[in-house]
Amino acid sequence: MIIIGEKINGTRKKVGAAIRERDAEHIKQLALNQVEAGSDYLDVNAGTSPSREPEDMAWLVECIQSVTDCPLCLDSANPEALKTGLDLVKKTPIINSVSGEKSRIEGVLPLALEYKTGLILLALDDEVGIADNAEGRLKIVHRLVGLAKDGGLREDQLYVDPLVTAISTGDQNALITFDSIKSVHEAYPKAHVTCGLSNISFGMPLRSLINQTFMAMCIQMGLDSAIIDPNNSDLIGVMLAAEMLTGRDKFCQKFSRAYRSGKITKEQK
Ligand code: THG
Repeated sequence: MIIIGEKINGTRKKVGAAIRERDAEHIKQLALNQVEAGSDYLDVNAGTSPSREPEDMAWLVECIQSVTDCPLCLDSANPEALKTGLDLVKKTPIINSVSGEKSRIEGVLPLALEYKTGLILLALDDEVGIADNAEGRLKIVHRLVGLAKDGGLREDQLYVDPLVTAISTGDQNALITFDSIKSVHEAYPKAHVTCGLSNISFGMPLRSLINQTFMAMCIQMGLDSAIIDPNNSDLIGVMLAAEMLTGRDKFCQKFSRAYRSGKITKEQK
């Protein structure tokens, strides 16, 4: 799995305050904790108003890169903020994200093509928003994959996000995501499929139980990347078990190593 650490997100209260107060230590610690836990990328979302976002993004990128070389996933809809980040990164980043929305196709896609970055494609557009079935989401994905490939990106640079909506607002919502993951995986075997998983449990009790179960089922369908909290060892345990059980862990090595190192822990009796 390609793990994108989610914690450096200014819409989280403490992180938002750290960004406003330029509390570099707080951000550095979040970066280091997530890298140590095995993040492949660190999501960077300043979560601030458009006028402040470019300078906040610049500060975050420099702050993170002062303690780690882990590549970044620049999470913004604001082309100015993205460009600021793109000019500072040391390693090829992922841009999070383009969608079928006109503003993003015009503002974000050209940056990904120019800087030859990884790119997350969100299955939504201006016309339908988030479709309530996999066919509708796939239609948007086909269009975006076409545009990205025509612009020179390889399929393996693309991360399709079929989107997750809360199960509390629609009892078919997880199934729609499963169908979408499976269809994307079949249509574009070299592309990655990613998502932010925790939306599924919004408005429900026992959120972590729901998130863990959902993650295992998404992995079965072909999910190979996730935007998650890598320091949540219960969730990482489920991820490693699901990868092993779906034939993605040769000789069960990754699972065994994680167990021996104490990264995933003994069941409580
Ligand atoms: N798809 C894509 N990008 C995304 C999302 C997505 N970016 C933002 C978001 N969704 C994923 N990132 C987060 C970040 C934080 C949380 C959830 C999703 C979150 N944090 C809790 C908090 O702040 O209290 C708990 C975190 C913790 O356990 O510490 O809920 O879907 N492409």
